Amino acid sequence: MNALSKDVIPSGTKRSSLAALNDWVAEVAALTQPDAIHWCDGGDAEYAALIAQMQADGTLIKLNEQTHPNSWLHRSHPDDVARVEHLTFVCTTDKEDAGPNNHWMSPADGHKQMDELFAGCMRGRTMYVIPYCMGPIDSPLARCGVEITDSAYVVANMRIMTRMGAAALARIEREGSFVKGLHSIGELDPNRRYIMHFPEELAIKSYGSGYGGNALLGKKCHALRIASHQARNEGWLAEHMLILGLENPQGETHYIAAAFPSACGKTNLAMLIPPEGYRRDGWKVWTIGDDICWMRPGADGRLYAINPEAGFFGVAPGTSEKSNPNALASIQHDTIFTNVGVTADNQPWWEGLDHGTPVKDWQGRDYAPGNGPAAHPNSRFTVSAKQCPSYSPKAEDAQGVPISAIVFGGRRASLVPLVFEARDWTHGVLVGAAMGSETTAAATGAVGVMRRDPMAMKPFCGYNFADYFSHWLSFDKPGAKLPKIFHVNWFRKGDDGKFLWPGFGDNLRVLEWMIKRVKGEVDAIDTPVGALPKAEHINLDGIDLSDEARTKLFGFDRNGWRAEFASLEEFLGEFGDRAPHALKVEQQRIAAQLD
Ligand code: SAT
Ligand code: MN
Repeated sequence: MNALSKDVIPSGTKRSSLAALNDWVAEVAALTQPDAIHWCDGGDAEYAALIAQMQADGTLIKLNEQTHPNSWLHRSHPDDVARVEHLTFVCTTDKEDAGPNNHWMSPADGHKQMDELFAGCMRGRTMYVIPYCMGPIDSPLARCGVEITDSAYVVANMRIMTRMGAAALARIEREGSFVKGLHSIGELDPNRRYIMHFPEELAIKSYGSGYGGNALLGKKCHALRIASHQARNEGWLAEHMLILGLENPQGETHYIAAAFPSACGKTNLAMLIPPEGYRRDGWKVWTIGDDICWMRPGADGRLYAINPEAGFFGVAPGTSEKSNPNALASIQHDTIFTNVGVTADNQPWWEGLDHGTPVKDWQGRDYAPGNGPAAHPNSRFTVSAKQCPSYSPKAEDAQGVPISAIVFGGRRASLVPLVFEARDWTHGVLVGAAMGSETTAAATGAVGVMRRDPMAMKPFCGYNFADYFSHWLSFDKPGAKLPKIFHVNWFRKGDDGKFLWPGFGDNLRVLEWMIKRVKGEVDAIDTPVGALPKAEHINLDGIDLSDEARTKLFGFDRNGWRAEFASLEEFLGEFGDRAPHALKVEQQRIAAQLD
């Protein structure tokens, strides 16, 4: 029997306690009719066999073994390159529980519609059963799931992105509960594509896409949509946030969790390399995670966070020696690239890379600028977090890391200054709820359109945003030692349409100010919308900012904010009586001060 043809639960696991899992697998097999069933053990032999099989059938193309050992290119179907928010549903018994922020269907209709698609869809294919754990395998904050899929590419990616295989199965056996995710690439037909969530059953059904956020069910489907629902019931938070550790020259490390919409630089910030002078002085940034953060109050009242993922599914375009040397170093070997271009000597290539010339574009055509970029704007790399030079040993800590500051940020060309601090937790929750951002290529649809994206969770909150805001507010209780909340905007533009802030490594200057505030070392300028840094407290040595940049990055535009708060009132109004009273009061209090 080869590594890919096991059709029984690996020996050593007790069949009886895995009865629910077995029953479900049998039920899915009866529905989807696969030719074979493979239980994934997550081992090296299994991975090698899968890769060999995908190389043979063309799913993976080998890249230059000298420059990129063990690395592969996958070209997806050209219509299957991003998340599909319009085809993503949350199926709850009561429509109001899904909220105006989600597309809704009743669970019965959702299952019916999906099961019709799944019927017989795995004929001629192998069905893979992937037990996985989101978070360090021994962490009380971690949660398990099982994904059933007919895509070997999904298995290979899940192996990088999660703790997958025998250890996860053992934990499921111990705990008896897991999230059930059923996935098929179907016909990759955009007209037969749905991503459905059944939070009340801890279940996911996804059909017709092989793309990351639609198909790697541990990621957005489980770790955000289903987990946000679990977190609300169990008193924790599942957030679309990176986690980093900021170590100062005294060797003291503060952990920061930051929410930004997809493709707004979370990976770059999480792997930041301090500017020259800071490096010399001994500043370091440690990466815990680049996309998802689960946190819960610890015994001391602080919030403790883990990264539920084990790898990075990062945007390739724009990744360069300047923007993110740590990411570039991480993806030199053992990496799966999806929808990038290639050079004549078969190296991966994307726009923004400082060297090389593409000869083939992401669709495998001869590269021609008239056809658009060589790499798809949402092309990705999948790589183990362990390959990242800045990966923090604390990322594997079962108890998680204590969070000193929470940061919200969006892409805002105007109005919003570089950084401000919320007055208190309630104000901070309002700042998060009010987040707006211009859309990016990470989801299908128009790019560059301003929309409200509360806590960067618009596409990912598995329940009514009004209840989600209440849940956030509920953490402010006696004994809680909550992080300070900040808002940043790296994307402010000048009159000439160019970015005013250099960004990347220089963002450290802003993080440094936050920690000074956390430690109570500096005062700030109070405005109705929050506290702004005093010029002397942000270190701008070595960067050249025009007068326009200084005014716009550090200024306060009362008229502009008045309009913003009027639109925020309208937004909160969309949630009717369900929106928490305290949030409306906060909005009104600030609006009154702006008048
Ligand atoms: O949805 S993905 O996880 O594939 C990428 C993203 O949008 O963050
Ligand atoms: Mn994301």
